[in-house]
Amino acid sequence: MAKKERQIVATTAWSAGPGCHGGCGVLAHIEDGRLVKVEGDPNHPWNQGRICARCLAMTKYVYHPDRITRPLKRVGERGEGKWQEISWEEAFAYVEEKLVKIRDEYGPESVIFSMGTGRDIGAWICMLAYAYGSPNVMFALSGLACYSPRIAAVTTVQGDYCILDASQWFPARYEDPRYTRPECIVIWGYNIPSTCPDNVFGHWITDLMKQGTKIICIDPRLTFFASRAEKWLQLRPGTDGALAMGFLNVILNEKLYDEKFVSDWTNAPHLVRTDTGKLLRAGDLPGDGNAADFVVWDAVAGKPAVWDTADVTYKAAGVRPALEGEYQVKLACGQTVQCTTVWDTFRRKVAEYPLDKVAEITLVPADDIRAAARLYATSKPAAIHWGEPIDMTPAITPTTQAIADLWAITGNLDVPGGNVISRYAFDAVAYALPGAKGAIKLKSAEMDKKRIGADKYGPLGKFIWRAHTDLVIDQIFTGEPYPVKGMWLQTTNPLSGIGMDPRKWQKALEKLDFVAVVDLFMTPTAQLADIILPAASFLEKESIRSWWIPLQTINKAIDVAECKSDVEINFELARRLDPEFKWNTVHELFDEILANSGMTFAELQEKGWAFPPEGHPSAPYRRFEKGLLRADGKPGFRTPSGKFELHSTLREEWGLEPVAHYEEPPFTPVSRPDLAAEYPLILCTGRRSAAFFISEHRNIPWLRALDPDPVVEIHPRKAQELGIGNGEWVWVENWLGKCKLKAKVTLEVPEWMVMAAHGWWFPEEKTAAPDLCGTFRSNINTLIPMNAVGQDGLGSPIKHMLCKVYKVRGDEA
Ligand SMILES: Nc1nc2c(c(=O)[nH]1)N[C@H]1C(S)=C(S)[C@@H](COP(=O)(O)OP(=O)(O)OC[C@H]3O[C@@H](n4cnc5c(=O)[nH]c(N)nc54)[C@H](O)[C@@H]3O)O[C@H]1N2
Ligand SMILES: Nc1nc2c(c(=O)[nH]1)N[C@H]1C(S)=C(S)[C@@H](COP(=O)(O)OP(=O)(O)OC[C@H]3O[C@@H](n4cnc5c(=O)[nH]c(N)nc54)[C@H](O)[C@@H]3O)O[C@H]1N2
Ligand code: SF4
Ligand SMILES: [Mo]
Repeated sequence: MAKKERQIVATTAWSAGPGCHGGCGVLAHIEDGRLVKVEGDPNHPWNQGRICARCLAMTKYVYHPDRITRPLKRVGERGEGKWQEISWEEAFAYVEEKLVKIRDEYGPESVIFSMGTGRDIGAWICMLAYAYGSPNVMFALSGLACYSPRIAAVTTVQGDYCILDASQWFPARYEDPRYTRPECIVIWGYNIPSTCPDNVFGHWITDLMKQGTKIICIDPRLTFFASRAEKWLQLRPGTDGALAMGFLNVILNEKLYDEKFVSDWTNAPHLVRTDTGKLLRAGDLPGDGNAADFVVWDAVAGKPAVWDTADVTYKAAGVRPALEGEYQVKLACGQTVQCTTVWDTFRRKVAEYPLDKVAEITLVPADDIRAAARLYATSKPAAIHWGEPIDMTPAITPTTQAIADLWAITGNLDVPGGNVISRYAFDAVAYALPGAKGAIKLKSAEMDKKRIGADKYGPLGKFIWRAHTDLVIDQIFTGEPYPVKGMWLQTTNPLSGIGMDPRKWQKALEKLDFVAVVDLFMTPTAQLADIILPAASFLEKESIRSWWIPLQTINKAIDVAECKSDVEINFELARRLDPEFKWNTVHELFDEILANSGMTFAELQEKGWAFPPEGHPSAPYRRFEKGLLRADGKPGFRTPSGKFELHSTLREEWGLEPVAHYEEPPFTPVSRPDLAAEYPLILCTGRRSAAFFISEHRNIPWLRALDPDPVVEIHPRKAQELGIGNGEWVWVENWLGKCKLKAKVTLEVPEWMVMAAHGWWFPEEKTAAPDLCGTFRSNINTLIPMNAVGQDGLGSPIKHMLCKVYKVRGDEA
């Protein structure tokens, strides 16, 4: 037999497929138009040939018999499982008709455009929603508790997000002379070998460890890194804020901070009024707030304070006495007020967290905290990288602030081997808030006023362009302040994975006039839709990726039946729904998004990937010194004061505590001893499985074989006490619900905590309602509430609930 001709297409692994936040270079091997193998691209600077199990299983994914390959229209009752295949033309016309009807009757904001985690979708779902006229693009997780809270919180205090520097900005990677390896990395609630989230590739950290980097691992569970760490701090979930305050306490007491960075680049020397606890602002001062107009009297030294007018960009920031002290300032009204410095208030706050107190809160011994804080602060450079447990607490923002204060005051911000400011490569931002750059925009600021939650929660009005999930779900039931009538769900499966309180989600979806799902498979959520549109995997589409670095294209390798890429689907509908839609082809849209890079889509595709050159605002290092971060081109950060803010101007404006601190989560043995009496175990959820992505891949036999059942990890002594054997089915229960999981008896978890898998449904079971592939049977999210968000609307207690565990009786099995 003649050997078949093999073609190899180099492309970027993103979605759909492995599910991850991706970025890996892969080689797709094609014979006769069919995918026969996927491997890591050895020449790709990101992964250098390495690749995960889910990518290797793509041959099983793309041709899976359960894939939806033509649009499906519901013909029976919702959930009844009766579907009719229709053509794309019929499907587009049907969706258009339904959406136009809702828009005409209720207004476009009555349709919510809902998505899951960071797949190749954010831009395209905004494009569709905005073309239709709705500002309500929603990330379906309660409290938006993944990633965007972290980004918003960091941006609040330093104007830009930052990530661990593993040399990913340079094609030559570790060999680049500009790079310095971190001496120490703090892995803070992060299980990256199985997850690769947020554009950091897990193996980079092991690469660095092989070169000598030491690890501090902060995790209640014995993970890959915990077992190989210099210091492993096994903290109680949800107490990260207290631990970070403990680190700060050691660093301040032992003067391990970078004094020059603190005084030059943070707002430590700015003044805080003692009467209000608020920053002294230009409006408080006589004249136009310039130095000549008023006196700052150093009450301790008994003479006028040292004055530096370099900071006139933010008038109150012009006040630059020493780091510590007490000052008297004459105000516009003639009154003299007592002030202190931001540094003083910060120090006082940190002093509230002596190590014995922090040890009591976190369950980590004080000596271990001290040793870890010293190791971090004395390693130069050092980096911190964190995972989503940081978002998954209602006190997300103060927690993030405390951690960000660590990298700032130790001088590790935007330096080689530290925490490096991360911007989209070449600033090729696809979507944007009104006024900001980005090809895909809301039509007007007016339109944004209807975005649910934008007026209630400060960060949503400023940094997060999404509707607030918990408020949206409630609004479906109340119809206040306006009715919600439709939902477009694309890249998400709330009944099984992202939805907290999934039965509430089911009721909400059932209440709507119109539900559309765009997915590759028939999920429990899709089962409740009126129409399902079949999406393409990453191997079947063209797209772009500018998420941090490098700038990359996704290149089409195969076709699968009639599946279409998300961008194509949304493009066609947007064109139909918006007479002013400005692009004629998808390539035109790509070209506009890429305009900042100076390349067209075709040119970038030719290269495969591109790194921004030195001196570009999206390339490191020390951009705050070079005036590369701020719109006005001045040195400093993109914050209201131009400084890294230890006392947050924005948090103060939002009426929230402006300085980092710790808040006990809402459902813990400490905050709710009443509940803990009946539900004594801490319920942590969602540690990732390398085989699956959230609710995906249970239907891929190669992957299911790696992790066949939904498990709950339990310590051997606890299991023995409860009479539970390894591999036995148990109920995990609390006041909100219960679910059935298989006990995995393991020393990986502490005795006081269990770790439950999430995202489970059983694709092999009956799909129609009420069964919905058994999605409620083993769904740990039935034990987690909605509406338990933080004061700024962000975060959710997903990793620290309470529960009890007991054996499933024989007749219940
Ligand atoms: N208990 C608990 N629950 C959690 C978590 C936890 O830690 N604990 N983690 C939460 C977190 S951090 C997140 S981000 C959410 C994520 O939750 P989601 O992002 O909703 O992820 P999935 O459940 O995998 O659902 C994705 C759906 O989209 C489909 N899909 C995948 N790729 C594409 C694509 O490119 N196009 C289209 N159209 N469809 C696609 C898949 O087939 C699947 O049905 O889950 C959350 N759920
Ligand atoms: N294979 C695979 N990869 C994925 C995903 C997937 O489902 N499967 N999901 C993707 C998504 S959406 C996300 S957000 C990321 C998440 O990726 P990660 O951020 O790595 O998230 P997790 O694995 O949930 O948790 C990381 C670690 O935090 C620990 N932990 C739990 N609670 C706490 C706490 O309160 N404090 C601290 N310090 N540690 C805690 C857990 O024990 C775990 O080891 O992964 C992405 N990548
Ligand atoms: S999970 Fe990791 S290895 Fe797999 S494609 Fe995503 S980034 Fe690459
Ligand atoms: Mo996530």
